[in-house]
Amino acid sequence: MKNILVVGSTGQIGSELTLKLRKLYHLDHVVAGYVPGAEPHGLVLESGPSEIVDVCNARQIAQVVDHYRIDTIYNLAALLSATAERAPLRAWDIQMNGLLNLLEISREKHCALFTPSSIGSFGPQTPRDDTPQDTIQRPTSMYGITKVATELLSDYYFHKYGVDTRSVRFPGLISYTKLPGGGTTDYAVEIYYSAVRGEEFVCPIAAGTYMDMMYMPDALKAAVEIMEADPARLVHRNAFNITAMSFEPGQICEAIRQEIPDFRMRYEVDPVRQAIADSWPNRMDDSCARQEWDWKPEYDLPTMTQDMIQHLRQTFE
Ligand code: VAH
Repeated sequence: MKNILVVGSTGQIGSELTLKLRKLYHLDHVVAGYVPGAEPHGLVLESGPSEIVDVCNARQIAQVVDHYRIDTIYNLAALLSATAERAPLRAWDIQMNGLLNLLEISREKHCALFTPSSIGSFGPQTPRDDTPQDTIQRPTSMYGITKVATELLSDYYFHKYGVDTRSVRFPGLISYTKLPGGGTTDYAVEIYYSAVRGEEFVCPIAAGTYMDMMYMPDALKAAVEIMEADPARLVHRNAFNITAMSFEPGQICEAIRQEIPDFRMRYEVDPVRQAIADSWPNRMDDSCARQEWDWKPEYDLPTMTQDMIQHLRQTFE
């Protein structure tokens, strides 16, 4: 039976991943790590243990790992791309010094460690269509720089010390339980909230800007499956390209109009997020994940849109 620590358990991914892991592995064996000011609430608080775990406090992490005999850590502590541009040094501290703390503790205490990368780890020189698993990565955002460094450090700890590090490059993630905070792909979540509220959506990303996207249930499935994969099949470790769909704002708007015909959208481009989006791929090639651990998404744009609208209508009724 695994004993799991989720660092950043109250964020967009962490809050849902914690609940999924508790269903899979047992309520008491999944610890929700959080920082003061981002306390767990609702089911994350009530369904299992939670502890203060600041990724920049190595002693605190080690105490929790020892107390709960943790053998697997999901590290979801990060400032997303647009926020990281406003606080680059803080983003480096969390994403790099914090990661080093977790890698060292995983080395000393024999924990497996998942630290996601992102389409943000690519840059303007990266091939934009069918972006290969192994290709040039020269991101121009602090978020992307930390994600490339995360991939390299995680691979280093695997090859040098045998630490069981594995991860994926997440696309933009879309969910109905918690709004993301400060990402370039956040528009693809916020648009659904506007549509269900009957409001016109003001899109910060320009028409024709394609980005890889994924519905949260598929992202959670990937986070579990990669850590359960047969290590003998893994040629890569950190971090697998995975995607489910690629769309530009006009296409998600049209998909919503199939469900809410009077939905309206206009554009007011945010130059910071647009510059970041322009440096990212249009669509990744995820064939390595499909070959090495049988990755396969379940949702596409129409089925995600139907499910998002159905759940948000329940929330707002
Ligand atoms: C962001 N949602 O926009 C995050 C993610 C692939 C994008 O890293 O920063």
